[in-house]
Amino acid sequence: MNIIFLYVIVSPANSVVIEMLNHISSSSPTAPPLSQLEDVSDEMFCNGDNLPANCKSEVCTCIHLIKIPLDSIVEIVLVDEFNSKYVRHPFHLHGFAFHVMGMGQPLGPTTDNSTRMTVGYFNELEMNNKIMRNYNSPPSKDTVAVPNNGYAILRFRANNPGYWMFHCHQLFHLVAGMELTFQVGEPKQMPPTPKNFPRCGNFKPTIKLRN
Ligand SMILES: [Cu+2]
Repeated sequence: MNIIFLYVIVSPANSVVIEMLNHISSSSPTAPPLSQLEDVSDEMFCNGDNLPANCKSEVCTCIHLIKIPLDSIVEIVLVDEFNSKYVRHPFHLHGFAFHVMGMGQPLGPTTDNSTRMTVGYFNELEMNNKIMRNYNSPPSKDTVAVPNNGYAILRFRANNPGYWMFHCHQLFHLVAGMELTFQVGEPKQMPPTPKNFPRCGNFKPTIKLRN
């Protein structure tokens, strides 16, 4: 099973224009990877294990891409380190329904004096068997709001090859980088691009002028 930890944070300076998952603010590819992968250079992609060479600060910008072998079971642990009283991040996955295995606020919701939830604290609870998973009837969804100062555990079977976005659905957070792409399977396992499929930048609609 692939286990992926994602933590939701803002930049250290509390900038309102950068939103991150695992310290990465994701940028848009120069062309659609599904139909024009050859037009996106390898150096543009990164993830927590392969940060960009020029990333010296706590904020990295790249196309955040996580590769997943086809047909594997994926568990995503989302931990809210964002710590805002009024914000829950509604995470949405394209291409799959996921099961919500568990969620909680072990330190309570955010207050002015609350202790912050962290991935480290989540792991501590996990090691002490304090994190429960619902294996009998986990609800199936494509969007879930991560409890503030809390966590959500999701699972899905990666049986749909392609490039699929996973992102916060607050649109401002999405465009500011709180998103990533799951590459499920290798490109040769994905459906071929149809013949004459439009290429990025070559779409010119026919404009008929009225006489
Ligand atoms: Cu958000």
